[in-house]
Amino acid sequence: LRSAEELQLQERFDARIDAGDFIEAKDWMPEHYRKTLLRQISQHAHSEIVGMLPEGNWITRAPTLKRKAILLAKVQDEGGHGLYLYAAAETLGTSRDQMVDALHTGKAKYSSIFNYPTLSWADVGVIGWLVDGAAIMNQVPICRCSYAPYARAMVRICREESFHQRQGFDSLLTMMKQGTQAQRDMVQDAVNRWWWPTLMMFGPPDDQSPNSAQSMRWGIKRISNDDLRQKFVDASQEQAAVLGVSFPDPELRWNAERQHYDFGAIDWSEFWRVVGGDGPCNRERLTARVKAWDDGAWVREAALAHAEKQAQMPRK
Ligand code: FAQ
Repeated sequence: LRSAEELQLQERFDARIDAGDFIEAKDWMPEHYRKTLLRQISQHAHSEIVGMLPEGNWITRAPTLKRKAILLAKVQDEGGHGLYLYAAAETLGTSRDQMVDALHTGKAKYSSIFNYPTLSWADVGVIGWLVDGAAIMNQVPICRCSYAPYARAMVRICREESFHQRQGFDSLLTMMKQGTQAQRDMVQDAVNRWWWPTLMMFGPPDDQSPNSAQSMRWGIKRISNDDLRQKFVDASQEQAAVLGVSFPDPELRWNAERQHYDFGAIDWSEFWRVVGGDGPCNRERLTARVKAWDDGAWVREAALAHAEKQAQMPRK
């Protein structure tokens, strides 16, 4: 049984959510709201950090100095996004060490998309165009999330994601319009491999999404998984026409009645397999993160030793 005081706090919280108010870290919140946010924000942070790996694979092999500088900046931005998001999640009372430990021991999820390999340079462009495009579609509504520290972090992240999306599209446009037939084929091959996994990024269909109803009620999610996926398909089809590539879906066509593109069935068994740890690169990604953490142990030790020494110094 809950105390009268707790019920009153709950009522006040619900009224604030209904009025569209933002909740700050110091405000009272129901335990389930705190846990849901912690789950989503930490998964999002892990996605940014693991998401550095597929493209990071191409930094040493970028075709020109300009493309290398752009890619370096993009991958560094992703590291920055992970850090803002861990900081936002820490305001909910869990330490970054605990979150990182959950990632490294395989307990925490991160986006399914980063478990696919980057086989050619065109994959880097396609990740920018489609994966960052999907990320923006999903993340712009989170700038209005009811939890203010998350919403604030998302504003800057979305601005940087727009640059990421543009650089990917620009790189593909160069290959499609000025490249050789082999380069155009490479772009089409990358699009074929990334299209379906990108559609899976938005999460399971609404009627199979256990968290959606409550997250929508709390204003954590503003637009449903399926509605975002549809918006993304509609926007991508027009951009594909500009590039001169096609998507690997014979059922993709304009539906004048719905005023949207229809598209084929998504293989949800593949999605759940990848989320469950058995995608093409899941093991490789986790191994790389754990190795990076272990290799950085000396930096953490040196920083701690330095801090201890500083603390022992007489104050000036
Ligand atoms: N992968 O009930 P729902 C980026 C899980 S963008 C893995 O619908 P929810 C930028 C879900 O966690 C990518 N797992 O869940 C970048 C839940 O499991 P749980 C990151 C997924 O939370 C670009 C279960 O399925 N973006 O990093 C996925 O209401 C390029 C049931 O699902 C974000 O995280 C998936 N795709 O909705 C970086 C955005 N989908 O936790 C580098 C913020 C679902 O109960 C390079 N997150 N699951 O055990 C969100 O908007 C939401 O969390 C959703 C899922 C929409 C992802």
